[in-house]
Amino acid sequence: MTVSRSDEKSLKAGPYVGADTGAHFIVPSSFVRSVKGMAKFVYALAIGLSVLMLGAQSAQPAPQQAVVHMTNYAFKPQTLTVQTGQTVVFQNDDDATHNVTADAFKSGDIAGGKSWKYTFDKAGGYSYVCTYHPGMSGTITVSDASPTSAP
Ligand SMILES: [Cu+2]
Repeated sequence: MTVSRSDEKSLKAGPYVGADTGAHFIVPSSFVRSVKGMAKFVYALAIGLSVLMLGAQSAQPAPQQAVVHMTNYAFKPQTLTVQTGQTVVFQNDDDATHNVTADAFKSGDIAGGKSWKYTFDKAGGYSYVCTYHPGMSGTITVSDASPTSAP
């Protein structure tokens, strides 16, 4: 019968058709090229973004130096908040010699017109005094600097 023969043909033709479609999937090299091109584009984009992010990081202001003045036998400002890694300059504007003394740091003598600086690496509260002049005291609060790597 013709019907059964055509059935046989279609069964035999099956694998060839499959191979043909398989070949058609492989052939378009333009598609492969476009995928490679896309990969290059994504790569370039990633480099561009990282350069932008580096630029943004370097554009961030460097930790500023805070200044505490010793003026008229007092620390000004008396209370100050800085971030970890920040340096505080203690500037003696008086003629008298002062010092900055805390549990964590000791400046030693700071003659009139001179200054001394200290970098605060640990977060916390720091109460300090001038041991020469009772009542001459101040507090510095050091807060954790926000992580720069996080978005
Ligand atoms: Cu003093």
